[in-house]
Amino acid sequence: MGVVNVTPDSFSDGGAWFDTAKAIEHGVRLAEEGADIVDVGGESTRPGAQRVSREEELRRVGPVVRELSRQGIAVSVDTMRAEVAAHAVEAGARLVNDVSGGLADPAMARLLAKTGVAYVLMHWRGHSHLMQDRARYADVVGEVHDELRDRMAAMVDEGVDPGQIVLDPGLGFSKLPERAHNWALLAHLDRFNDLGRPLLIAGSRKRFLGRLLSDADGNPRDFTGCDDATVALTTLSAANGAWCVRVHDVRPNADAVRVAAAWLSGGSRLDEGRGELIGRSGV
Ligand code: PMM
Repeated sequence: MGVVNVTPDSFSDGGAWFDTAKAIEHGVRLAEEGADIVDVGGESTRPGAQRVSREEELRRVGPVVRELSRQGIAVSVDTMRAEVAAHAVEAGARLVNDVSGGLADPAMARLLAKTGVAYVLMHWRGHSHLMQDRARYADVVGEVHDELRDRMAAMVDEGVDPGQIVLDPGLGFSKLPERAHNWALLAHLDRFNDLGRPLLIAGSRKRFLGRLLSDADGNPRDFTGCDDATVALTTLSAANGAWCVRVHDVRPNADAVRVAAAWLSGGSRLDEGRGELIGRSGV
């Protein structure tokens, strides 16, 4: 999954794709570089970010989703708002990527039940300005697991088919780099197997990588210096069963996924890097 942030303030690409034409061009390039899905988002979720209005979010993502879909690219829309998701699905999006796991907008489950669209349900404990204060865990892996299980059950109660759902532990969201929450989750991806759903891992350029790569004075590495570490994370995630990785720099990560698939299959799946189909729209 390649990322197109149609925002002026995303921490990981500094607003480079805020312009509609540039965002479309970038999405096409990511697909050419090997992304199976292009994730289009109009609202920054970096720690401390303020929300944008629904109208502004729609203005940012609508034309990009429509044009990339028209070109036959599988598009996901990165939104917490059911109304934005509905417009995006109408414009051709085949997956809704909701970092709030349905908690930010109670109408999300109804939309998913109605459309059958594939859905990324991420572990979330609150909006950006609150989330790091809520990163308190006795057992981060167990608590993230149980909260994802409960969110999935709540969605299924509202008519969502479990087959639509992809789970995401939400690296960096209410997870503190200084407490190693992210690494604990990555070391125990197998603990999520019993939930019976594919996993999406999105660690690309995140602060816990910058912290790992700190210099001798303890200064974290800037996000632009974290792309090689992201490829390592992708390789290990794919080798440990992730269905999808969400990344900014697609080509080397797509290569890494193919290496992992070839390695795991002992060479019998040399052309594959793809998981099974998800949702009625078939991502
Ligand atoms: N992280 C960001 C945005 N969208 N979606 C999912 N499913 N999982 C994530 O961890 C996630 C996401 C924030 O990162 P960005 O600003 O680099 O896009």
